[in-house]
Amino acid sequence: MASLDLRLYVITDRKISGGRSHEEIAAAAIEGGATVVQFRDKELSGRKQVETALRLRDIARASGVTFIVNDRVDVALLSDADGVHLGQDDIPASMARKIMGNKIIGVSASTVEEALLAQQQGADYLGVGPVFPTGSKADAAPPIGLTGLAEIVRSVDIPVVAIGGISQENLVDVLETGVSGVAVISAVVAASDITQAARNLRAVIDAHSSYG
Ligand code: TZP
Ligand code: MG
Repeated sequence: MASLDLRLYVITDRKISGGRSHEEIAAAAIEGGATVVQFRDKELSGRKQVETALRLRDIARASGVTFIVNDRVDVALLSDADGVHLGQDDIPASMARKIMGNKIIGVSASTVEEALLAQQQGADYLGVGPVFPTGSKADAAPPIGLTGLAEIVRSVDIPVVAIGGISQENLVDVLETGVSGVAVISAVVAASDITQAARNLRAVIDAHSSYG
């Protein structure tokens, strides 16, 4: 597995992008300093997912940015993505590992128990949240807050990316918990200027002492 820079993890979401495509979102976010792009589209057919993922992989690879596919191990492998991100209802990390080789496997966790299990099962990083209320995931678990986030960060050895309702306003508080990065949808994808929104978040992340 290549070294994993999780500082600014941008998840593509066409539904709140004002008509911009996954490719446009990814390119603009990368220009603004995204270190990871995750392709997330729960409505596209498998075929369209692979086609889109192949294009996104090229866009990310050209800039040395890590490319992750949400949910679908098959789409991740067929597009030669850097990895996959699995939720609690997706294939367990331990089983995904059998076919993912040394590619990156991320797992969503909302509790210490889920986090420890994912770590034990070989996850490379955790997406932990929702930290704050979010409008971007219909079936999101209740927010765990900064306290819940900090507790999980303390409990595991693998890197944690915080997710859910993260914005320029609460970013410093989130970084103070010791996370390796933040994952965002609306703070970047819903912005009129995606590149500038990503750049603003990166500026705060880079100025934060842990990353100095
Ligand atoms: N998983 C937990 S919260 C969330 C996902 C995919 C949505 C995050 O979106 P936003 O707009 O950054 O709150
Ligand atoms: Mg999922």
